[in-house]
Amino acid sequence: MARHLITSALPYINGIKHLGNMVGSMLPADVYARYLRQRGHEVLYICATDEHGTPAELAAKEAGLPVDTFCAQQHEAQKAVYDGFELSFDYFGRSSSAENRDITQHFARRLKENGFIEERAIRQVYSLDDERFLPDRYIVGTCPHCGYDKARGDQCENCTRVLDPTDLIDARSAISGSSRLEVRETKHLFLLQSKLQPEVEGWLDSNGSKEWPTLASSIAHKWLTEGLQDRAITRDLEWGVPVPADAWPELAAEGKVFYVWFDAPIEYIGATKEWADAARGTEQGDRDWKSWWYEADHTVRYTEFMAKDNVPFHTVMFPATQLGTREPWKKVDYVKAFNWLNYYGGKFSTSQRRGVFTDAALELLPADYWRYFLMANAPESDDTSFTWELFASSVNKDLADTLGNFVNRVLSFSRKRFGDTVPAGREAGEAEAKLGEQIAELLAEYEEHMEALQFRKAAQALRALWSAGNSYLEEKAPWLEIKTDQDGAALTLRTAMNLIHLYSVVSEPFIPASARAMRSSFDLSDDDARWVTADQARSLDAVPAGTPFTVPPVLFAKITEEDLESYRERFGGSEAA
Ligand code: B3M
Ligand code: ZN
Repeated sequence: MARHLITSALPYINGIKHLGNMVGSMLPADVYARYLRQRGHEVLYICATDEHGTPAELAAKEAGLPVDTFCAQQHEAQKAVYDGFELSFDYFGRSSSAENRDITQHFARRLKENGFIEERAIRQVYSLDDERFLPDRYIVGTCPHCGYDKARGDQCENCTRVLDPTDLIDARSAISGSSRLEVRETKHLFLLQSKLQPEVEGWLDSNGSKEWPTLASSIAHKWLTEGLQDRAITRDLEWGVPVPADAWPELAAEGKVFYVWFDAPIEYIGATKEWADAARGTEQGDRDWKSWWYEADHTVRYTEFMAKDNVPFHTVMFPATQLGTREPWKKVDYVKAFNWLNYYGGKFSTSQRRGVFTDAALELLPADYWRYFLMANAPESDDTSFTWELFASSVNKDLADTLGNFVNRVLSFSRKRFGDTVPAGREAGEAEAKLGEQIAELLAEYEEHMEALQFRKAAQALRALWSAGNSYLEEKAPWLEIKTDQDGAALTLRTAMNLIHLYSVVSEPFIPASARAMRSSFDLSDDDARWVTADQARSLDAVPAGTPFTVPPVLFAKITEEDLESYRERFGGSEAA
């Protein structure tokens, strides 16, 4: 039994996420957290909304809301979707919390004391009418390359070229539209990453990063090979963690806040403190947030989940920040990184609303359909594509035919022939011994892939477990057996029912709601099994003869051609745009 800290990249606040975001961070983290809990480990799974930065301010402006109101609403909206997906966060926090503010400011003070933060003067665009410095994205104008007249100071959306605000023709403020802009000198804080580079390298070489997926370790090493640059970690925004006045009175007076990527990873810690603070004075009692993060000798194993674009921040910049405090903050042990899930070969896009969004997905079908499909097709070693055809075939074959049909067929047939308790029949024979061996082997394979965070392979092993039940049933054919050998048929059905119970336990990480439905078919007096041992898998006798059972409603409905047609139409599925 170990202590496992798990975090998934913090979803940005500016809107409901799409299925690509889900499969690249939160969902696999949830599957892993559930698995470890079932195996008896102590698990803390932390996530939060990432709320600061220009995109949040701009989205709030567009929605016509004060940014704090906007973030509070969006946080609730995202949380409702994640509840719908049954993500089993121990806590889902907010990076705008007081906890994160305090810890972020603490980090900054320590980094300053240790000589890793420096004030530097830079030249930046100032808006006379808005009376403020404008971040690059707050400046709009005409693109010098393609003539697009709403290009932003950091990039032209039309031709995708990266820009500098001073490149723009007829530059104006995105806030007021005013073109009374000038370049002024202003001070910002810089994190001296170049000084921390050797330590980050040393840490990466000694922390088992060689075991990480190549995707994660190669990106980390590429950044280090190119050399770490000192980086501005403050911005001129209203919405963010303020620079602490005790450490930098002048910058604080100017209203500078920390850059969103500085405070966002610290929110993993902040949200853990939110988790503890939320319990104070309730029956949950005292939660020791610090023991998860701050110890001279760490006893925690920390696993992070994220998509590949977030890897540099987590494997290089955040560790550099932690190391620079000279305090024993827990650093990541294992980075599980994901490639992209595409939509018909093109990108899922939040800004263009291309693809399937998580709220719409849940309106269509229950969470388990998506959970299973996404994990079975997770973009682990390569980008993968979502297509409605692939989704339908995965749901129909694996969930409806292989698992759902087995469950309903076995239970309804048994009830019809033997009534509503598990039939006794004769002692297990050779076929059952063979089946038990096979199940124990497949279960070991499934566990091995789960331990290695190989989710596609784990899903394959799970599917193989479901298939083994079908093969056994086909081989024994209880619907024929019953004509000549009642006891034989009863044995077959009892064994199959035990498989259903086993499936309900081991499928839970992937399909929690269906697992509950399967499990509650059996009226077992003390059914507290959290997992299945190899011996239990061999003997298949957790559900004894005489146990009352009910037949659950069809577990998975098949997706029809008609459904497919309507999904394609509604979501615009086919060729990439
Ligand atoms: N919010 C992901 C993104 O918006 C970013 C992750 C932060 S994790 C500390 O792309
Ligand atoms: Zn352009």
